[in-house]
Amino acid sequence: MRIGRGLESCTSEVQRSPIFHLNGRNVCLIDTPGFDDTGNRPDSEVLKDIAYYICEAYEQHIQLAGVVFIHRISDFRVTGVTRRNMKMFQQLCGNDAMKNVVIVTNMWGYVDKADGELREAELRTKSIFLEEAIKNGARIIRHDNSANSARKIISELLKNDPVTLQIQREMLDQRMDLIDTAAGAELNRELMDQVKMYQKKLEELKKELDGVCKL
Ligand SMILES: Nc1nc2c(ncn2[C@@H]2O[C@H](COP(=O)(O)OP(=O)(O)OP(=O)(O)O)[C@@H](O)[C@H]2O)c(=O)[nH]1
Ligand SMILES: [Mg+2]
Repeated sequence: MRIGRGLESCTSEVQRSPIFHLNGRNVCLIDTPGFDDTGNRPDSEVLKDIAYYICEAYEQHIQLAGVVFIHRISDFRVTGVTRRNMKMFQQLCGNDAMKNVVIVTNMWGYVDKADGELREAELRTKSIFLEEAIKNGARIIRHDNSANSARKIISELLKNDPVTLQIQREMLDQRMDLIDTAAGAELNRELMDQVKMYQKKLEELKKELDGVCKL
């Protein structure tokens, strides 16, 4: 897979790894861009790409063994971007698929272990982060940046029965438009909030301008 060395995000499209063998199984990884990473592409485009890619796979009877969400434990604040990624990720998968989800924490080499453990506990127990995902069976696994640890994580996923994600059920079984799915609606809600906020700001600026003109 392509990995980035620079500051800019390098995964702009959904991409598939070559098939490789692990524990006697053929494995293929699907890598997706994140939501609002560097602002190169609007979130709606990213969602469309991810949704269409995994729905096409579903139509070809390819089911996912698991889903990995990677979180940098070295981040000392969970920013809006990360929260939105967590939210969108949970809406894409749905509660029923959470038992096939692994939340991988990486970058442990950049954090004091005790601090990392506190952050991990916070992610696990707070409703604004991953509490619901964990309650529904998602697991948090630490990655130590070695190939062995990566293999271990994938081996865990290979033990799962394949799963259908919420977005696959919504778009293909229930024939919903993307905007009506849980993930689409989440994105739409956020966009509408932004529209309202900017409209309010615009009104305030207009009033201020009116005041200046009268002077
Ligand atoms: N030291 C260290 N480096 C890591 C770890 N995990 C990932 N990296 C490095 O972080 C860099 C970015 O990795 P990517 O896989 O491109 O990250 P990404 O989140 O996919 O980024 P984009 O797709 O570009 O948005 C690479 O140089 C990785 O080798 C870790 O646990 N420790
Ligand atoms: Mg990437």
